[in-house]
Amino acid sequence: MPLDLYCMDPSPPNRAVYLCLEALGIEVNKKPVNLFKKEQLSPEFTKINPQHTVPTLVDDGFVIWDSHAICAYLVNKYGKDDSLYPKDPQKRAIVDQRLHFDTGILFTRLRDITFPLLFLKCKEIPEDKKQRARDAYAFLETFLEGNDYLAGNNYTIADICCISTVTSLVEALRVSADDFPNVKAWIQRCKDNLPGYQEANQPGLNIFKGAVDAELD
Ligand code: GSF
Repeated sequence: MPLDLYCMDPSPPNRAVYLCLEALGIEVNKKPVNLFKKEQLSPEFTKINPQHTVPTLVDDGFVIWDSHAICAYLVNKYGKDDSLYPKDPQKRAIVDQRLHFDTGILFTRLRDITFPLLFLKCKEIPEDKKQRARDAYAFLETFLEGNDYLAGNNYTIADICCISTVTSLVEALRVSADDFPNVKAWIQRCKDNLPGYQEANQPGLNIFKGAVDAELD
């Protein structure tokens, strides 16, 4: 089972896959891709992934990218049970909706901040972009009403994918979640309960924060 993961540690979607691998107890061969050196645009990598994004997983010749698709694939293929990605159609539909929320709302609002900051050398984070992130927190606040996690009372890949994005927004991009008690409690709950959280998310998040601080301070 040779699993290669083309990745870059600071990247939030890469850290989501690291968290999923920890939760499944799976090792991978990390293949670092340095986006700041545009290594993702190399002919070798674009031959593997024409969309040239990380993370990209290669499982014994099978190629899949997008962290949400990778996490779902890993649980479906290697999970000892379906707790991280329930097979029940209605439970899975809720997890899927939260995955799409990460892709369509959370990550896009993070990227609307990080791309100008890290790649266009803008030296500030506009208030309207911070507000858009807080508007996304408000949706999470409702998803968490009466639930410990985003799709119920057990953590799933929905939490794994969203927590890497949200902690990047809160801890690196300084968009406070203090006005959202459910979200704040969920962040701590994930830190306390997601297997290998400190090893899988924090080191890359610290690098990400350092890159942001270097632009802002
Ligand atoms: C986003 C991947 C992505 O944009 C996922 O995997 O969940 N929805 C996808 N990755 C970025 C790095 S990131 O942290 O924003 C990437 O690979 N950018 C390089 C490029 O050429 O697009």
